Amino acid sequence: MQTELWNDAAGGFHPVSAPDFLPAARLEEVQLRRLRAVVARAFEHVPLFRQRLEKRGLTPDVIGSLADIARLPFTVKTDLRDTYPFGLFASPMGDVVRLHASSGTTGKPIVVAYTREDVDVWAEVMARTFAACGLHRGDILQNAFGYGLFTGGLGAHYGAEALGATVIPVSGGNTERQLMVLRDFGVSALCCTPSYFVHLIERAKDVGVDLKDLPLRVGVFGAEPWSDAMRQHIESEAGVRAYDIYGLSEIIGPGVASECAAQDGLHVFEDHFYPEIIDPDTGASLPDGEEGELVLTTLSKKAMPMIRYRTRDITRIIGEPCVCGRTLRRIRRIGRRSDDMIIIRGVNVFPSQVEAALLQVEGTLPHYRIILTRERGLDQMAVEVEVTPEVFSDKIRALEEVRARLAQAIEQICGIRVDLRLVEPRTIERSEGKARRVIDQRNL
Ligand code: DLL
Repeated sequence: MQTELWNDAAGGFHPVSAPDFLPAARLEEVQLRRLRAVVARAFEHVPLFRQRLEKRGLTPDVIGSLADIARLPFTVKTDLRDTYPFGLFASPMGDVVRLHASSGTTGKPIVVAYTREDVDVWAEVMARTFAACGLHRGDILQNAFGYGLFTGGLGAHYGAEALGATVIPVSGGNTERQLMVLRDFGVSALCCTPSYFVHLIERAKDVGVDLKDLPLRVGVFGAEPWSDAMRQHIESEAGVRAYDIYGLSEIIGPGVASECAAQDGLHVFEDHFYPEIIDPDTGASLPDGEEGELVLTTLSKKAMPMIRYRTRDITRIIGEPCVCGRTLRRIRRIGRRSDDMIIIRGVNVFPSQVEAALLQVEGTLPHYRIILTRERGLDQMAVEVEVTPEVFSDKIRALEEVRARLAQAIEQICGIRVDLRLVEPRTIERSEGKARRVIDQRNL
C-alpha cells in the first residue's frame, strides 16, 4: 500500500518513511502516548521542570489530551545556560552515548545529550529527511556539514547511512577538496549550508567546472535561513533539486522538519517533535495558519527531553494536506527569528557573545557594531570596537596587543574568526533608544 503513495520511480518507497504516512488519528494516538511518557519522565528526572509544574499545582496527569500541552510551562534557551552543563539531563551519564554543543547567549555554549535510543531516533528522522528529499540506496552523499560539536555533520551522517546511501564524511570547509570529491567520486547528492553551496558554485566556475555536467542531482540545505530566490539560483546554476531541512540542537539537531518533492513547506516529524505556534509577545497559542514563534516538544527524547521549547524561529503551520501524501503537518520556511541571533556560515552568534568577549579584554569599550556582508557567497562578519583613549593614543604595539587578545576571545566564545576593526573612542554612532548593534548588508 505504501508503495502506491510513493511515486519517485528512481527510489521507490523506503520502509523508514512509513511513519510519514500514518493516518491522522493513529498519529495523534502515538503523539498522546509519547507526550504523556515524556512529561512523566521530565517530571521525575529534571528538577527544573518538576519545580515549574509543582509551582503551578500540576502533575504529569494534567495531560488528558494533546491540547493540554498548552497548560505546561515553556522551556527557553537561558534554562540551558542556567543549568549548564548537564542540569537538564534526564538520564544518568552511564546511559548517555553522545554530547553535542551549540552557542549559548554568552560565554558558554549549551550542551545537549543523547542516549543510544536518542541516537537511533535521530538516524531515523534524518533517514526520513533524506528520503523525503528523494535520496535512496545507491546515492553517494557528500556530507559537507561540519563534523564535531555542531549537530549537522554527524546527524546527517548516520541518517544517510540508515537510508542505505553512501556517505562521504568530508565535513565543512576546504573548498578545493570539496570540488575534487564532487568531481571525482560520482557524488549524486550533497548537503551543507546553502550559503556554502553558493560559494562552491562560484569556486567551481573559477576552476572551469560546470556542476551541471556532474552526476550531482540533489542538494540538501539547512542550518540557516535562505530564500526562494537563492533556491532558484542554486537549482539553475548547479542543475540540482534544492531542498530545505530544519532542526536545532536543543531538540535533536537536523531532522526536525524537511521539505519533500513538492518543495512547499517542511514536514515536521511530528511523531517525535510536537509543534505549536505561539504569539512571541504574549505566549498565547495560535491556530494553524497564523504566523508566530515555533515551540517544539520532544516526544521520544530520553537523555534530554524538551518540553515546549521556545525556538525563537518565526513560521506558521500549514494545516492543509500536502500533495506528496505525507500526513505530517508542514511549517513554512523560516526567514527570521524573534531574538537577535545571527547565523554566519551555519554558526550561531549572539551579539551578547561579542559583548562578553569585549568585557574580557582590557583596553576596549563596550561600544561595538557587527557588520555582516556576503562576499562570493560566503558570509563575512566584521566587528568594529572602540578602544580606550589610552590604548588609542599609545603606540601601535598596544593596539596590536588588544587586537590579538580580542580576536582570540571572540573566536573562543563565538567559534568563528571575524574581521576585527579597532576604532577611535566616540566614533561609533550612539543610539538614543536600543543600540543598533547588527548591520546586515547580506542580500538573501
Ligand atoms: O543548525 C541544526 C541543523 C543542521 C539544521 C543542519 C539543518 C541542517 P543549531 O546550530 O542549534 O542547529 O541552530 C539552530 O538554526 O533555531 C534556526 O534559527 C536555524 N536554522 C536551522 N535550520 C534552518 C533552516 C542546526 N532550514 C537554529 N532555515 C534554528 C532557517 C534554520 N533557519
